[in-house]
Amino acid sequence: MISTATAQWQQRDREHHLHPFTDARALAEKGVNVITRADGVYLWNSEGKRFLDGMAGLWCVQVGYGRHELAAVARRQLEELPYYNTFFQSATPPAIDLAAKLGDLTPAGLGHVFFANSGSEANDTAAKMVRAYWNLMGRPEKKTIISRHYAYHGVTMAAASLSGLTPMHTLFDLPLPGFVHVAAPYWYREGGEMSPDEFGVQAARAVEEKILELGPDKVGAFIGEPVMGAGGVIVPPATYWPEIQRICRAHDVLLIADEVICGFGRTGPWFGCDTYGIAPDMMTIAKGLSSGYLPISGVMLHDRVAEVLIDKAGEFAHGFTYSGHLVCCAVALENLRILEEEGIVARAGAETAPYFQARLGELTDHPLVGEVRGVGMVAAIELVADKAARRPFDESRKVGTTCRDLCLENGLVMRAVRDVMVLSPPLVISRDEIDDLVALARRALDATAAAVAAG
Ligand code: PXG
Repeated sequence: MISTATAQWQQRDREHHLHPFTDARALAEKGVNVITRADGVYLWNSEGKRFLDGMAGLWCVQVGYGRHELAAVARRQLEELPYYNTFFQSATPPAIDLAAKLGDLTPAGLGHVFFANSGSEANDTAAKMVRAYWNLMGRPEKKTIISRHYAYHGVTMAAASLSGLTPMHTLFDLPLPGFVHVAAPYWYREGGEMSPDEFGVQAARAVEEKILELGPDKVGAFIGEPVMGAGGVIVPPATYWPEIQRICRAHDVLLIADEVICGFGRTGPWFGCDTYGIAPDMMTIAKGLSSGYLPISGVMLHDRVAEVLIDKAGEFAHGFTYSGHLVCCAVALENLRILEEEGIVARAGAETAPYFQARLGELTDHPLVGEVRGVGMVAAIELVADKAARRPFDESRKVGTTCRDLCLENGLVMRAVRDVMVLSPPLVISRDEIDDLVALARRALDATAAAVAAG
């Protein structure tokens, strides 16, 4: 029996609340899971049940829950000056300080930032900047943006067009013209008999083939997540990004790194670009920038791109009421201070993430597990019907969803993308908590295997 409070919340939610990426009918039948508090890597729901949050919210709570410093900074800022904008030749100290801090923290050359509120808005802004840049360069034909299947870049009209997941397109008549997709570097599913390194080069060449097919004078940019997240944690072979970099340079195509998930220590170093040696022209950031405590995102621009916009655009007619919202900027600055001064990114990268990957790797022996892959503090466990043949389950069996539900029952939040179980815990997760996570995951995998066997 659930409490009256929970029952009432579930009823009101059913009657009034439309959820993102949710089958409303299925949710109405089941009743929503009402999360009421959190601390460290743990969440509690309205029934007092505890969950280890293997997803850091939605890949974002790098510092873990319950950091009072972040609340204190937000309160102080709200009391001093709750709002002022960055339009019309104004700014506020937190927005200025965060812009400067990001100029220092991000890879060399990315000296300017344009603020927005979500990853989608950042990518939408980047797509518009590509158009603006090539217009200002006198090459108005050079506008098509190449993205990849399995990509997740957000949900606005442009960001969803950049995304490469079919369900995000069909209902909405997307992608818009000017957005095309090529194969992802998904070695486990698409690499066949090739070695990962051979396949990495081949997957990158798909971008070059598309550029040559469309004509280099028609292609303005390529966008990619250094490690693809919501598409199923697709970790590129080591040969992939160097080849992409070469191709973009050779054809004068802007390279956009979507660091919305990878940024701020998720893959070990501060940015996915550091992990893979990528030197992008633009980089989009969100999520871990504020550890999800408040919404904020940005587009980092390489100086050579920024200079064109600064020198040639005149008024840059783009921006959001909350671009550089000072409370969000203040919280982001404090979050970066915590990540840096407490050595959270450094420690996760050097110690806990390798431990996380090693412990998860042990699950490879499980009969349902085809591959465990990951880098830093992000990983995937791909479930298959036949390990030797890498044969997936029939989609209709919804094995991933079964496993996700069994994880929740056991007190672990682990997401399913198709039949790929994905993990992205807070960077502060300890070794003991990793042991807990792996034990809970194995228990859920055993229960999933039993459910599969029972048909
Ligand atoms: N880029 C990447 C790489 C993302 O992962 C976005 C852009 C869009 O960010 P906003 O802030 O507009 O949501 C994302 C977001 C999931 C899930 O279920 C993943 C995201 C968002 C919601 C759910 O894995 N990623």
